[in-house]
Amino acid sequence: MKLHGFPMSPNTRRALLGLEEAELAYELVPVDLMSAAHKQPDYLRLNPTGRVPVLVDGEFALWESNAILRYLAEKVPHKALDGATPQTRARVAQWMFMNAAHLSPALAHVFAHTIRLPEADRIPKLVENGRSEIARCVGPLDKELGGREWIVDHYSIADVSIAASLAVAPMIGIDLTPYPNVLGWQRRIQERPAYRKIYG
Ligand SMILES: N[C@@H](CCC(=O)N[C@@H](CS)C(=O)NCC(=O)O)C(=O)O
Repeated sequence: MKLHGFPMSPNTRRALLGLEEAELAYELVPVDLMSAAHKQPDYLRLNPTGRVPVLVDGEFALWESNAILRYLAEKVPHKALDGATPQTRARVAQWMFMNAAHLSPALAHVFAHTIRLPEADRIPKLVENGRSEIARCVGPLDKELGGREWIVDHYSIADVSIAASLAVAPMIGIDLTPYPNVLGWQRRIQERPAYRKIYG
């Protein structure tokens, strides 16, 4: 399999972490966002939305990093990375959809309006809204992680998905100290060989 992506991008890293956790062989094909490689016709044939990452498995090209995680999990059913029962699979989906719909975009807004955009284009109100949305997601995550190691009853792609999002928190000044269960969970993930390999 080939993963087309930009190595520093959180969404690319989410897929890379999934590949490492699944222990599947792959090749990273760098897509240079700085030179707009993701807007070129060859790349748009793989992902018409012009974003990274894309997973290519033979003739099959798949975009959206959380969909990529689901696909990878299906390839290694013995690891039950997407949950072992209908209830845990649904719970994994719940947290992944929450991440894709709310947490990850809020983090991206804060990043854009504190670091990425030129100062003249930054909108403080969007940073404030982003911070409050992040708190709305991370508070419940902290409760969910109370007294348990992982988001569901074992390590899953929900952990992979959200760990990749929250990895950017320190860079954009998001303080996670009010969330001790989240911090403990992050430390456990950071100790995993897959995480060390991608984020090391
Ligand atoms: N929801 C998508 C988001 C992908 C995304 O926005 N990737 C960013 C890099 S982290 C990107 O391609 N940015 C370039 C652009 O939007 O032009 C996913 O999870 O894969």
